[in-house]
Amino acid sequence: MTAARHVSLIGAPTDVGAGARGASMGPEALRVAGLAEALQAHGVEVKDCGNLAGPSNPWQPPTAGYRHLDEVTAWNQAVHDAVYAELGGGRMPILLGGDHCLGLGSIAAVAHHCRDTGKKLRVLWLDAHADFNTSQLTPSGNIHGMPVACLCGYGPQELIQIGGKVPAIDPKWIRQIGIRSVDPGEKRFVHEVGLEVFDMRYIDEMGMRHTMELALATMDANTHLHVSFDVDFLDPDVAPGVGTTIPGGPTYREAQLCMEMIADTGRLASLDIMELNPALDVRNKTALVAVDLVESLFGKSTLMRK
Ligand code: 6HN
Ligand code: MN
Ligand code: MN
Ligand code: MN
Repeated sequence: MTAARHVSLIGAPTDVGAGARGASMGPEALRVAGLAEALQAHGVEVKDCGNLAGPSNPWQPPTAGYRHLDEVTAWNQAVHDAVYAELGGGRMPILLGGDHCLGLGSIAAVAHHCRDTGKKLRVLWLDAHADFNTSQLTPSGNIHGMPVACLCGYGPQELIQIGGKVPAIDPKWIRQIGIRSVDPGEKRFVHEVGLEVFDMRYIDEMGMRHTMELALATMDANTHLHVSFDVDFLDPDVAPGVGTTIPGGPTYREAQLCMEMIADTGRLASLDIMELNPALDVRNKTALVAVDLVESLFGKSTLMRK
């Protein structure tokens, strides 16, 4: 169903942006869970580009509101360059995180590619968190809480300029889904900028189907759809292997429906799978769930459809 049948897996084994160690093992856990094989079973040609390299995690406290800004910048530049190159080669990049600070480099590259090719961009941010903090607002200094703000131009110069244009994207292109943990200052800023957020209250009241109909509305044949999937989007019962579990997330079936409806659009053109933390997982269960959901994103569905 989806157009992109040539996928490039890009591993980014780092946790420099996170508050817990272990997301650096995410790419390997996804490979062990059979990501490439699952995609191949759906007729997708898969190239595994291996893992990017970057600085190790110095595990320092924040300076001026940021933890590890230099290391986060280096990793995001590497991610930008790799994702941009694969898109330029006509392939669909799947970024294997790694913590979610890398969503910045990935989406900056996608936006860069869309400028090159005259495409419109829609970003679905599937997450328990809004990731819209700044150095002034952050309670932690962890940059995985800041990538959406950086993409919209609010952040340190070295990060916001990574894709070559500031801001990299317009907040109007983003739809956030599954949100249920937002810091107080961050919440005010999300409202100020006017981000379109479908939080868990909305999903509870209106259902995942209606939520996704709205989140996917007004795309056309010229729209590049990017999905940034933070695994902590899922309820911790389904996905315990993440550093920042927040109760009350989508169930297994709600998450599957979300992915199936994305697949039905046929517009998925790039994907991040982020924040998987094998050190906190149970027998690689969370990685297996992530692979299952990615299969749905690539058109696995129930018997009712083909
Ligand atoms: N994530 N809002 C918290 C902070 O420290 O800024 C948590 C961020 C979690 C980040 O979803 O990848
Ligand atoms: Mn996130
Ligand atoms: Mn350029
Ligand atoms: Mn999150």
